[in-house]
Amino acid sequence: MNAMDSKRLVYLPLLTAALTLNVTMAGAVEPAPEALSGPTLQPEGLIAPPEIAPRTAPAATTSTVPSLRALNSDFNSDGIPDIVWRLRGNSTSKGANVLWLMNGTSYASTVTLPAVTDLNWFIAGTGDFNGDGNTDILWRNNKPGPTNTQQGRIVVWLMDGSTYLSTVDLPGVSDGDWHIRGAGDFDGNGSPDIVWRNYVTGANTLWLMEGANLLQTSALPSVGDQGWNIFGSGDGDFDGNGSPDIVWRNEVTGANTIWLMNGTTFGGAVSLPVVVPNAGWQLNAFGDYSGDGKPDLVWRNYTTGANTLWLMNGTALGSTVALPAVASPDWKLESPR
Ligand SMILES: [Ca+2]
Ligand SMILES: [Ca+2]
Ligand SMILES: [Ca+2]
Ligand SMILES: [Ca+2]
Repeated sequence: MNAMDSKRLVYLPLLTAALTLNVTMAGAVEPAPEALSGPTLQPEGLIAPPEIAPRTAPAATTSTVPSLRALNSDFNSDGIPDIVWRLRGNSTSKGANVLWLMNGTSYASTVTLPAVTDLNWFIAGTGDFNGDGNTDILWRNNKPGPTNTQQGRIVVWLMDGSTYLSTVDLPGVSDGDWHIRGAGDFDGNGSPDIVWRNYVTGANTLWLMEGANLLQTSALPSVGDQGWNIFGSGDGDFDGNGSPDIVWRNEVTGANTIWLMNGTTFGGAVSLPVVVPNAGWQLNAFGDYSGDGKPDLVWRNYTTGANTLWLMNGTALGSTVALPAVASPDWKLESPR
């Protein structure tokens, strides 16, 4: 870790009250599924992948033999994905990062991660990048401007459980139109691959990774409608074919869609129930909380503070479970995705 890293990884003297995220049980405020409607998300062709900037730091040694790959976002290795939160906004605790350890579909406890007070850094995904059986955290710095000397940098926090070990640089992407929207192992080599979406051109692409090393890019079909955004991949294999799938939400129409993938290739789209956007619900993450091997969807309502799970039966909604509410919209639900 260099000196600049040290500055960013300030452990804030966070108030206990802030770290409990105002946990209160939400009432009956689940996102209500509505009838299937809205546009079917269809691929529109291919656009060139993002230009890769020179590596800004030497890569750390990474395992090339996947052996103990951690479940995406399962920091305490109990088989249940945990939920990563990052505090934005302007409070004195801004930059705090915490985990909710989950016990199945129930909140269990909160664990503090190192803070990153520079809010130009975004949590971009989670996954086991060095193959040590511990989930790691993918970060991207994306705030274009002359004063941001870190713009475009991409790093992984290598973790030991919920303990930060070290930072590894990936190749940077300075073009701020490109956003990392999740990580999942699409090519099946054991390393999480990175899902990109260009918010301006509508292009989508995968970075196929081996640890922290970019092996190659693999273009996905583009989606020009800027209402559509990707909300992750991770361990989200909804149809059980072994390939992570890609979850989309249209923040204008409220439509939700899963792209079923065959490895790195688009295999078809399945519509989920619509959740109207003006109700404040945002699709944030997914992982298997019910323990049936099928990924469930994590929703957060940035208006009411409610959080909820959609327990999925493959690509069909089974039931909903309320999670504790988090009142402040500055707390962003970042992972698993
Ligand atoms: Ca866990
Ligand atoms: Ca790891
Ligand atoms: Ca991979
Ligand atoms: Ca799949």
